[in-house]
Amino acid sequence: MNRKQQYLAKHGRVRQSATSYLSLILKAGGDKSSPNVCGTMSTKQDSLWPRTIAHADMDAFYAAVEQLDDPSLRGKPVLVGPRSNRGVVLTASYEARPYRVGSAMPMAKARRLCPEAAIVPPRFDRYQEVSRTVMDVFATFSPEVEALSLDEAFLDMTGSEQLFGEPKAIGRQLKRAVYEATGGLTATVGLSSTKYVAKVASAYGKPNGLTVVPPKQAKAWLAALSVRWLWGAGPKMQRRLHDLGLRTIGDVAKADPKFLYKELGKAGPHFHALAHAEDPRAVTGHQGGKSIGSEHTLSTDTADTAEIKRHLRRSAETIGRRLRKKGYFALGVGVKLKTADFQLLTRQRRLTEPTDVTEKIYSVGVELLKVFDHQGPFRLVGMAAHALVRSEEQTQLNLFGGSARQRRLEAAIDDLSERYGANIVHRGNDLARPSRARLAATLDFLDDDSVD
Ligand code: DCP
Ligand code: MG
Repeated sequence: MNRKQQYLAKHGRVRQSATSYLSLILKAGGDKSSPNVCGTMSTKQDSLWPRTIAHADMDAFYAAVEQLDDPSLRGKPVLVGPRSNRGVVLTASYEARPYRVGSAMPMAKARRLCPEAAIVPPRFDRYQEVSRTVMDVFATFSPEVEALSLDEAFLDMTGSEQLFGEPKAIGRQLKRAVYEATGGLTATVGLSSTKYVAKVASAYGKPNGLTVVPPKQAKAWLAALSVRWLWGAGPKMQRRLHDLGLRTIGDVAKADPKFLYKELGKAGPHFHALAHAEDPRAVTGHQGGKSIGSEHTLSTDTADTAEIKRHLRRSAETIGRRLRKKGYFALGVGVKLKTADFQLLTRQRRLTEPTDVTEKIYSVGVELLKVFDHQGPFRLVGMAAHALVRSEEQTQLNLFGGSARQRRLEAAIDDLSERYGANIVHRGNDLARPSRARLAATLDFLDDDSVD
Protein backbone atom coordinates (compact mmCIF):
# COMPACT_ATOMS: atom_id res chain seq x y z
CA MET A 1 0.00 0.00 0.00
CA ASN A 2 1.50 3.37 -0.87
CA ARG A 3 1.23 6.40 1.42
CA LYS A 4 -1.80 7.79 -0.31
CA GLN A 5 -3.64 4.47 -0.08
CA GLN A 6 -2.69 4.20 3.59
CA TYR A 7 -4.02 7.67 4.12
CA LEU A 8 -7.27 6.90 2.34
CA ALA A 9 -7.64 3.72 4.34
CA LYS A 10 -7.15 5.64 7.60
CA HIS A 11 -9.48 8.50 6.72
CA GLY A 12 -11.91 6.29 4.87
CA ARG A 13 -14.65 8.85 4.42
CA VAL A 14 -15.83 8.70 0.84
CA ARG A 15 -17.76 11.43 -0.83
CA GLN A 16 -19.38 11.50 -4.20
CA SER A 17 -17.07 13.35 -6.52
CA ALA A 18 -18.70 16.18 -8.40
CA THR A 19 -17.93 15.95 -12.07
CA SER A 20 -18.39 19.57 -12.91
CA TYR A 21 -18.94 22.88 -11.32
CA LEU A 22 -19.90 26.29 -12.37
CA SER A 23 -18.38 29.44 -11.17
CA LEU A 24 -17.27 32.68 -12.57
CA ILE A 25 -14.29 34.90 -12.22
CA LEU A 26 -15.93 37.09 -9.69
CA LYS A 27 -15.32 38.26 -6.20
CA ALA A 28 -18.37 37.90 -4.07
CA GLY A 29 -19.07 39.46 -0.65
CA GLY A 30 -16.42 39.40 2.04
CA ASP A 31 -17.80 38.98 5.52
CA LYS A 32 -16.40 36.29 7.79
CA SER A 33 -19.33 33.96 7.43
CA SER A 34 -19.47 33.92 3.64
CA PRO A 35 -16.08 33.59 2.04
CA ASN A 36 -15.07 35.26 -1.18
CA VAL A 37 -15.35 32.63 -3.82
CA CYS A 38 -13.68 33.11 -7.15
CA GLY A 39 -13.14 30.56 -9.81
CA THR A 40 -13.79 29.61 -13.36
CA MET A 41 -15.87 27.08 -15.14
CA SER A 42 -14.66 23.60 -15.79
CA THR A 43 -16.24 20.49 -17.16
CA LYS A 44 -14.50 17.13 -17.26
CA GLN A 45 -12.43 17.91 -14.25
CA ASP A 46 -10.19 14.87 -13.89
CA SER A 47 -8.56 15.33 -17.26
CA LEU A 48 -8.16 19.06 -16.67
CA TRP A 49 -6.47 18.82 -13.28
CA PRO A 50 -3.20 16.90 -13.66
CA ARG A 51 -2.39 17.94 -10.09
CA THR A 52 -4.55 19.60 -7.44
CA ILE A 53 -2.55 21.94 -5.25
CA ALA A 54 -4.01 24.08 -2.50
CA HIS A 55 -2.30 27.02 -0.85
CA ALA A 56 -3.76 28.13 2.47
CA ASP A 57 -2.73 31.22 4.42
CA MET A 58 -4.23 32.51 7.66
CA ASP A 59 -5.68 36.03 7.53
CA ALA A 60 -3.77 38.66 9.56
CA PHE A 61 -2.53 35.75 11.61
CA TYR A 62 -1.08 37.27 14.81
CA ALA A 63 -3.71 40.03 14.90
CA ALA A 64 -6.54 37.57 14.29
CA VAL A 65 -5.33 35.41 17.21
CA GLU A 66 -5.33 38.50 19.44
CA GLN A 67 -8.87 39.37 18.35
CA LEU A 68 -9.96 35.79 18.92
CA ASP A 69 -8.60 35.76 22.48
CA ASP A 70 -9.78 39.26 23.39
CA PRO A 71 -13.30 39.95 22.10
CA SER A 72 -12.90 43.67 22.87
CA LEU A 73 -10.41 43.86 19.96
CA ARG A 74 -12.77 42.33 17.42
CA GLY A 75 -13.84 44.59 14.57
CA LYS A 76 -11.16 47.12 15.53
CA PRO A 77 -7.82 48.14 14.04
CA VAL A 78 -5.08 46.18 15.83
CA LEU A 79 -1.32 46.42 15.39
CA VAL A 80 0.75 43.55 16.78
CA GLY A 81 4.17 44.79 17.84
CA PRO A 82 6.03 46.57 20.62
CA ARG A 83 4.14 49.23 22.56
CA SER A 84 7.13 51.55 22.30
CA ASN A 85 7.74 53.49 19.09
CA ARG A 86 10.93 51.54 18.50
CA GLY A 87 10.61 48.34 16.47
CA VAL A 88 8.25 47.33 13.71
CA VAL A 89 4.69 46.17 13.22
CA LEU A 90 4.53 42.38 12.90
CA THR A 91 1.07 42.50 11.39
CA ALA A 92 -2.07 44.62 11.25
CA SER A 93 -5.67 43.48 11.46
CA TYR A 94 -7.74 43.99 8.32
CA GLU A 95 -9.57 46.86 10.04
CA ALA A 96 -6.21 48.70 10.20
CA ARG A 97 -5.13 47.99 6.63
CA PRO A 98 -7.12 50.77 4.93
CA TYR A 99 -4.78 53.13 6.83
CA ARG A 100 -1.95 51.64 4.75
CA VAL A 101 -0.22 50.06 7.72
CA GLY A 102 1.22 46.57 7.64
CA SER A 103 4.02 44.12 8.44
CA ALA A 104 7.55 45.50 8.82
CA MET A 105 6.44 49.16 9.02
CA PRO A 106 8.12 51.14 11.86
CA MET A 107 5.69 51.27 14.79
CA ALA A 108 6.08 55.07 15.08
CA LYS A 109 4.88 55.51 11.49
CA ALA A 110 2.02 53.02 11.88
CA ARG A 111 0.77 54.86 14.99
CA ARG A 112 0.83 58.14 13.09
CA LEU A 113 -1.15 56.64 10.21
CA CYS A 114 -3.66 54.84 12.43
CA PRO A 115 -3.75 56.56 15.84
CA GLU A 116 -6.88 54.72 17.01
CA ALA A 117 -5.30 51.27 16.57
CA ALA A 118 -4.87 49.08 19.64
CA ILE A 119 -1.21 48.09 20.02
CA VAL A 120 -0.82 44.51 21.23
CA PRO A 121 2.58 43.01 22.14
CA PRO A 122 3.18 39.65 20.45
CA ARG A 123 2.58 36.33 22.24
CA PHE A 124 4.67 33.95 20.17
CA ASP A 125 3.88 30.93 22.31
CA ARG A 126 0.22 31.36 21.54
CA TYR A 127 0.87 31.78 17.80
CA GLN A 128 2.93 28.59 17.84
CA GLU A 129 0.09 26.78 19.55
CA VAL A 130 -2.49 27.97 17.02
CA SER A 131 -0.08 27.19 14.19
CA ARG A 132 0.14 23.59 15.41
CA THR A 133 -3.64 23.35 15.42
CA VAL A 134 -3.81 24.71 11.87
CA MET A 135 -1.04 22.41 10.59
CA ASP A 136 -2.76 19.46 12.25
CA VAL A 137 -5.93 20.35 10.33
CA PHE A 138 -3.96 20.49 7.07
CA ALA A 139 -2.50 17.07 7.85
CA THR A 140 -6.02 15.61 7.96
CA PHE A 141 -6.55 16.77 4.36
CA SER A 142 -3.34 15.55 2.77
CA PRO A 143 -0.29 13.44 3.56
CA GLU A 144 1.76 15.98 1.56
CA VAL A 145 1.78 19.30 3.38
CA GLU A 146 4.57 21.80 2.83
CA ALA A 147 4.52 24.43 5.56
CA LEU A 148 6.08 27.70 4.44
CA SER A 149 5.77 29.51 7.74
CA LEU A 150 3.65 29.38 10.87
CA ASP A 151 0.51 30.35 9.00
CA GLU A 152 0.77 29.09 5.43
CA ALA A 153 1.20 25.82 3.60
CA PHE A 154 0.82 24.03 0.30
CA LEU A 155 -1.26 20.87 0.30
CA ASP A 156 -1.08 18.34 -2.49
CA MET A 157 -4.70 17.28 -2.92
CA THR A 158 -4.12 15.31 -6.14
CA GLY A 159 -6.35 12.28 -6.31
CA SER A 160 -8.42 13.28 -3.30
CA GLU A 161 -11.66 13.94 -5.22
CA GLN A 162 -13.13 10.68 -3.91
CA LEU A 163 -12.57 11.91 -0.39
CA PHE A 164 -13.30 15.62 -0.56
CA GLY A 165 -15.00 16.32 -3.87
CA GLU A 166 -14.11 18.87 -6.54
CA PRO A 167 -11.54 21.62 -5.89
CA LYS A 168 -14.01 24.23 -4.69
CA ALA A 169 -15.45 21.73 -2.21
CA ILE A 170 -11.93 20.95 -1.00
CA GLY A 171 -11.32 24.66 -0.42
CA ARG A 172 -14.60 25.13 1.42
CA GLN A 173 -13.95 22.16 3.71
CA LEU A 174 -10.41 23.30 4.39
CA LYS A 175 -11.59 26.76 5.41
CA ARG A 176 -14.38 25.37 7.54
CA ALA A 177 -12.07 22.91 9.28
CA VAL A 178 -9.57 25.66 10.14
CA TYR A 179 -12.38 27.90 11.39
CA GLU A 180 -13.82 25.17 13.59
CA ALA A 181 -10.52 23.84 14.97
CA THR A 182 -9.28 27.32 15.94
CA GLY A 183 -12.60 28.53 17.30
CA GLY A 184 -13.07 31.23 14.67
CA LEU A 185 -9.95 32.04 12.63
CA THR A 186 -10.18 32.40 8.86
CA ALA A 187 -7.78 31.20 6.20
CA THR A 188 -7.66 32.19 2.56
CA VAL A 189 -7.29 29.33 0.12
CA GLY A 190 -6.21 29.14 -3.51
CA LEU A 191 -6.42 26.01 -5.67
CA SER A 192 -4.87 25.26 -9.01
CA SER A 193 -2.55 22.77 -10.64
CA THR A 194 0.74 24.49 -9.82
CA LYS A 195 2.20 25.88 -6.63
CA TYR A 196 2.69 29.28 -8.23
CA VAL A 197 -0.90 29.74 -9.40
CA ALA A 198 -2.30 28.32 -6.13
CA LYS A 199 -0.26 30.83 -4.15
CA VAL A 200 -1.23 33.78 -6.34
CA ALA A 201 -4.85 32.61 -6.16
CA SER A 202 -4.81 32.68 -2.37
CA ALA A 203 -3.11 36.09 -2.20
CA TYR A 204 -5.73 37.32 -4.67
CA GLY A 205 -8.61 36.20 -2.47
CA LYS A 206 -7.42 37.89 0.75
CA PRO A 207 -9.01 38.04 3.25
CA ASN A 208 -11.25 35.04 3.88
CA GLY A 209 -11.29 34.08 0.22
CA LEU A 210 -11.44 30.95 -1.85
CA THR A 211 -10.11 31.15 -5.39
CA VAL A 212 -10.17 28.20 -7.77
CA VAL A 213 -8.21 28.52 -11.01
CA PRO A 214 -8.60 25.48 -13.30
CA PRO A 215 -5.27 24.78 -15.00
CA LYS A 216 -6.58 25.32 -18.54
CA GLN A 217 -7.56 28.85 -17.60
CA ALA A 218 -4.57 29.68 -15.43
CA LYS A 219 -2.60 31.51 -18.11
CA ALA A 220 -5.55 33.69 -19.10
CA TRP A 221 -6.35 34.35 -15.43
CA LEU A 222 -2.77 35.44 -14.70
CA ALA A 223 -2.50 37.61 -17.82
CA ALA A 224 -4.45 40.56 -16.41
CA LEU A 225 -2.48 40.71 -13.15
CA SER A 226 0.34 43.19 -12.53
CA VAL A 227 3.92 41.92 -12.72
CA ARG A 228 4.15 42.42 -8.96
CA TRP A 229 2.35 39.07 -8.69
CA LEU A 230 5.31 37.32 -10.30
CA TRP A 231 7.04 35.18 -7.73
CA GLY A 232 10.45 36.66 -7.03
CA ALA A 233 9.82 40.08 -8.58
CA GLY A 234 10.64 42.59 -5.83
CA PRO A 235 10.21 46.36 -6.22
CA LYS A 236 13.51 46.74 -8.12
CA MET A 237 12.63 43.98 -10.60
CA GLN A 238 9.13 45.40 -11.03
CA ARG A 239 10.63 48.76 -12.02
CA ARG A 240 12.97 46.98 -14.43
CA LEU A 241 10.01 45.12 -16.01
CA HIS A 242 8.07 48.38 -16.31
CA ASP A 243 11.08 49.99 -18.01
CA LEU A 244 10.96 47.17 -20.55
CA GLY A 245 7.28 47.95 -21.18
CA LEU A 246 6.09 44.86 -19.30
CA ARG A 247 3.29 45.82 -16.92
CA THR A 248 1.14 42.72 -16.74
CA ILE A 249 1.88 39.03 -16.50
CA GLY A 250 0.28 38.74 -19.94
CA ASP A 251 2.96 41.12 -21.30
CA VAL A 252 5.67 38.84 -19.88
CA ALA A 253 3.97 35.75 -21.36
CA LYS A 254 3.98 37.35 -24.82
CA ALA A 255 7.60 38.55 -24.63
CA ASP A 256 10.36 36.66 -26.43
CA PRO A 257 12.18 34.45 -23.89
CA LYS A 258 15.53 35.29 -25.56
CA PHE A 259 14.86 38.98 -25.07
CA LEU A 260 13.91 38.35 -21.44
CA TYR A 261 17.10 36.36 -20.89
CA LYS A 262 19.21 39.09 -22.47
CA GLU A 263 17.62 41.80 -20.32
CA LEU A 264 17.04 39.97 -17.03
CA GLY A 265 19.42 37.02 -17.04
CA LYS A 266 18.15 33.79 -15.50
CA ALA A 267 15.13 35.57 -13.98
CA GLY A 268 13.83 36.19 -17.54
CA PRO A 269 12.98 32.59 -18.52
CA HIS A 270 11.80 31.94 -14.95
CA PHE A 271 9.22 34.75 -15.18
CA HIS A 272 8.30 33.66 -18.71
CA ALA A 273 7.53 30.14 -17.46
CA LEU A 274 5.49 31.47 -14.52
CA ALA A 275 3.57 33.77 -16.85
CA HIS A 276 2.65 30.65 -18.85
CA ALA A 277 1.48 29.07 -15.58
CA GLU A 278 4.34 26.57 -15.83
CA ASP A 279 5.76 25.52 -12.48
CA PRO A 280 6.70 21.87 -12.18
CA ARG A 281 7.70 22.05 -8.52
CA ALA A 282 6.08 19.41 -6.36
CA VAL A 283 4.66 19.88 -2.89
CA THR A 284 7.57 18.38 -1.06
CA GLY A 285 6.55 18.26 2.55
CA HIS A 286 9.60 20.50 2.93
CA GLN A 287 9.07 22.54 6.03
CA GLY A 288 9.86 26.07 4.97
CA GLY A 289 11.92 28.40 2.84
CA LYS A 290 15.04 28.41 4.95
CA SER A 291 17.00 25.33 5.78
CA ILE A 292 20.33 24.28 7.18
CA GLY A 293 21.68 20.97 5.99
CA SER A 294 24.66 18.69 6.18
CA GLU A 295 25.25 15.67 3.98
CA HIS A 296 28.04 13.20 3.36
CA THR A 297 28.93 11.41 0.15
CA LEU A 298 30.38 8.12 1.33
CA SER A 299 33.64 6.68 0.13
CA THR A 300 31.92 3.25 0.04
CA ASP A 301 28.17 2.76 -0.45
CA THR A 302 26.45 1.32 2.60
CA ALA A 303 23.19 -0.42 3.57
CA ASP A 304 24.28 -0.83 7.19
CA THR A 305 21.81 0.94 9.51
CA ALA A 306 24.37 1.51 12.26
CA GLU A 307 26.71 3.13 9.76
CA ILE A 308 23.91 5.30 8.34
CA LYS A 309 22.96 6.38 11.85
CA ARG A 310 26.52 7.48 12.52
CA HIS A 311 26.34 9.72 9.46
CA LEU A 312 23.00 11.07 10.62
CA ARG A 313 24.52 11.89 13.98
CA ARG A 314 27.37 13.79 12.38
CA SER A 315 24.90 15.73 10.25
CA ALA A 316 22.67 16.43 13.27
CA GLU A 317 25.69 17.71 15.21
CA THR A 318 26.67 20.08 12.40
CA ILE A 319 23.09 21.28 11.96
CA GLY A 320 22.51 21.75 15.70
CA ARG A 321 25.74 23.71 16.05
CA ARG A 322 24.88 25.95 13.10
CA LEU A 323 21.32 26.54 14.31
CA ARG A 324 22.62 27.60 17.72
CA LYS A 325 25.34 29.76 16.24
CA LYS A 326 22.96 31.54 13.88
CA GLY A 327 20.19 31.87 16.44
CA TYR A 328 17.59 29.67 14.74
CA PHE A 329 15.20 26.94 15.82
CA ALA A 330 13.84 24.38 13.39
CA LEU A 331 10.20 23.39 13.09
CA GLY A 332 11.02 20.55 10.71
CA VAL A 333 13.68 17.93 10.13
CA GLY A 334 14.42 15.95 6.98
CA VAL A 335 16.60 13.02 5.98
CA LYS A 336 18.07 12.60 2.49
CA LEU A 337 19.46 9.39 1.05
CA LYS A 338 20.93 8.86 -2.39
CA THR A 339 20.90 5.28 -3.62
CA ALA A 340 23.87 3.66 -5.35
CA ASP A 341 22.01 4.24 -8.65
CA PHE A 342 21.60 7.97 -7.86
CA GLN A 343 17.94 7.95 -6.85
CA LEU A 344 17.35 10.79 -4.42
CA LEU A 345 14.98 9.93 -1.56
CA THR A 346 13.81 12.34 1.13
CA ARG A 347 11.51 12.17 4.12
CA GLN A 348 10.48 15.09 6.32
CA ARG A 349 8.70 15.54 9.59
CA ARG A 350 7.21 18.56 11.29
CA LEU A 351 8.11 18.83 14.97
CA THR A 352 5.61 19.46 17.71
CA GLU A 353 7.86 22.23 18.99
CA PRO A 354 10.84 24.04 17.47
CA THR A 355 14.30 22.86 18.46
CA ASP A 356 18.00 23.59 18.13
CA VAL A 357 18.99 20.49 20.13
CA THR A 358 21.30 18.05 18.33
CA GLU A 359 19.91 15.04 20.18
CA LYS A 360 16.37 15.90 19.15
CA ILE A 361 17.35 16.43 15.50
CA TYR A 362 19.22 13.12 15.53
CA SER A 363 16.35 11.20 17.13
CA VAL A 364 13.89 12.51 14.51
CA GLY A 365 16.43 11.48 11.85
CA VAL A 366 16.49 7.93 13.25
CA GLU A 367 12.67 7.83 13.24
CA LEU A 368 12.57 9.06 9.65
CA LEU A 369 15.09 6.41 8.61
CA LYS A 370 12.41 3.79 9.39
CA VAL A 371 9.96 5.23 6.86
CA PHE A 372 12.18 4.83 3.80
CA ASP A 373 11.07 1.90 1.65
CA HIS A 374 14.47 1.47 -0.01
CA GLN A 375 16.95 -0.85 1.68
CA GLY A 376 20.07 0.68 0.13
CA PRO A 377 22.96 0.62 -0.47
CA PHE A 378 23.28 4.39 -0.29
CA ARG A 379 26.03 6.62 -1.56
CA LEU A 380 24.96 9.77 0.27
CA VAL A 381 23.42 10.38 3.69
CA GLY A 382 22.25 13.79 4.82
CA MET A 383 19.94 15.70 7.10
CA ALA A 384 18.40 19.16 7.00
CA ALA A 385 16.56 21.40 9.42
CA HIS A 386 13.63 23.22 7.82
CA ALA A 387 11.13 25.96 8.70
CA LEU A 388 13.60 27.97 10.71
CA VAL A 389 12.34 30.52 13.18
CA ARG A 390 14.42 33.11 14.98
CA SER A 391 15.49 32.17 18.49
CA GLU A 392 14.61 35.64 19.82
CA GLU A 393 11.03 34.60 19.27
CA GLN A 394 11.60 31.29 20.98
CA THR A 395 13.36 32.61 24.08
CA GLN A 396 10.04 34.10 25.09
CA LEU A 397 8.57 30.64 25.12
CA ASN A 398 9.09 28.04 27.74
CA LEU A 399 10.07 25.56 25.11
CA PHE A 400 13.09 24.01 26.58
CA GLY A 401 11.45 22.12 29.41
CA GLY A 402 13.18 18.77 29.80
CA SER A 403 15.76 19.58 27.16
CA ALA A 404 17.33 22.46 29.15
CA ARG A 405 20.12 20.21 30.47
CA GLN A 406 20.79 18.86 26.99
CA ARG A 407 21.02 22.40 25.62
CA ARG A 408 23.59 23.37 28.29
CA LEU A 409 25.64 20.28 27.43
CA GLU A 410 25.50 21.06 23.74
CA ALA A 411 26.46 24.70 24.34
CA ALA A 412 29.55 23.42 26.17
CA ILE A 413 30.37 21.12 23.21
CA ASP A 414 29.93 24.07 20.82
CA ASP A 415 32.38 26.02 22.90
CA LEU A 416 34.99 23.22 22.77
CA SER A 417 34.42 22.67 19.04
CA GLU A 418 34.83 26.38 18.39
CA ARG A 419 38.14 26.43 20.20
CA TYR A 420 39.64 23.10 19.16
CA GLY A 421 37.82 22.09 15.96
CA ALA A 422 34.54 20.32 15.19
CA ASN A 423 35.95 16.80 15.63
CA ILE A 424 37.30 17.27 19.14
CA VAL A 425 34.23 15.95 20.96
CA HIS A 426 32.70 12.59 20.12
CA ARG A 427 29.96 10.79 21.91
CA GLY A 428 30.85 7.42 23.43
CA ASN A 429 28.85 5.40 20.90
CA ASP A 430 30.66 7.10 18.02
CA LEU A 431 34.10 6.11 19.27
CA ALA A 432 33.52 2.39 18.93
CA ARG A 433 33.79 2.51 15.13
CA PRO A 434 35.27 5.48 13.37
CA SER A 435 33.01 6.82 10.68
CA ARG A 436 33.99 6.40 7.06
CA ALA A 437 32.59 9.83 6.40
CA ARG A 438 35.79 11.27 7.75
CA LEU A 439 37.34 10.29 4.45
CA ALA A 440 34.34 11.37 2.46
CA ALA A 441 33.21 14.58 0.85
CA THR A 442 31.06 16.69 3.11
CA LEU A 443 28.57 19.31 2.11
CA ASP A 444 27.10 21.58 4.72
CA PHE A 445 24.61 23.83 3.12
CA LEU A 446 22.46 26.79 3.80
CA ASP A 447 19.51 26.82 1.47
CA ASP A 448 18.60 30.44 1.72
CA ASP A 449 21.00 33.39 1.82
CA SER A 450 18.79 35.27 4.17
CA VAL A 451 19.68 32.87 6.97
CA ASP A 452 23.17 34.34 7.24
N1 DCP B 1 5.13 38.36 10.32
C1 DCP B 1 6.20 38.99 10.95
N2 DCP B 1 7.00 39.85 10.24
C2 DCP B 1 6.75 40.09 8.93
C3 DCP B 1 5.68 39.45 8.28
C4 DCP B 1 4.87 38.58 9.01
O1 DCP B 1 6.41 38.77 12.15
N3 DCP B 1 7.52 40.95 8.26
C5 DCP B 1 4.26 37.47 11.12
C6 DCP B 1 2.99 38.18 11.52
C7 DCP B 1 1.95 37.61 10.63
C8 DCP B 1 2.46 36.22 10.35
O2 DCP B 1 3.89 36.34 10.36
O3 DCP B 1 0.67 37.59 11.27
C9 DCP B 1 2.00 35.66 9.01
O4 DCP B 1 2.48 36.47 7.96
P1 DCP B 1 1.63 36.78 6.67
O5 DCP B 1 2.54 37.37 5.66
O6 DCP B 1 0.83 35.59 6.28
O7 DCP B 1 0.66 37.97 7.12
P2 DCP B 1 -0.70 37.92 7.91
O8 DCP B 1 -1.14 36.53 8.18
O9 DCP B 1 -0.59 38.78 9.12
O10 DCP B 1 -1.70 38.64 6.91
P3 DCP B 1 -2.29 38.08 5.53
O11 DCP B 1 -3.77 38.04 5.73
O12 DCP B 1 -1.88 39.08 4.50
O13 DCP B 1 -1.70 36.72 5.28
MG1 MG C 1 -1.17 35.09 6.63
